[in-house]
Amino acid sequence: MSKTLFEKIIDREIPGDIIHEDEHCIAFRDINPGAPMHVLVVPRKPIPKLVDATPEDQQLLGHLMLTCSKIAEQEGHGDAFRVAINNGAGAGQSVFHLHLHVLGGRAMKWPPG
Ligand code: DGP
Repeated sequence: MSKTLFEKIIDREIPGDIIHEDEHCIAFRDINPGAPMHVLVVPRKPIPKLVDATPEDQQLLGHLMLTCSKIAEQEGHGDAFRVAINNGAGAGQSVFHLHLHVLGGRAMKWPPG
């Protein structure tokens, strides 16, 4: 199986502006930021989409959410930030390795486009 783009960033095969790393996940700045803070939180495990996660991944999913909060606080946006997951091409997913977008530093509209 070929590596996903994000596995290549995890493995330092392509560059990434990495701001957090632990045994379960990595976080790096989005190459095409949609807000002053736009970080991607990515599990080391290459789950393609949220819908592919199983009960076995329950703890990992919780860890990813807590990591989003930690990063938002670390970046100075703990008071107002958004976490988003695009599941499937129709929802805007373009990289098929699960990732949580953490956005902040500007006013957010609802619903998202
Ligand atoms: P999504 O559309 O939800 O699959 O989000 C994928 C995000 O990944 C998108 O916001 C742009 C970002 N991205 C794509 N390629 C790269 C890359 O090579 N490096 C970084 N840092 N981000 C990337």
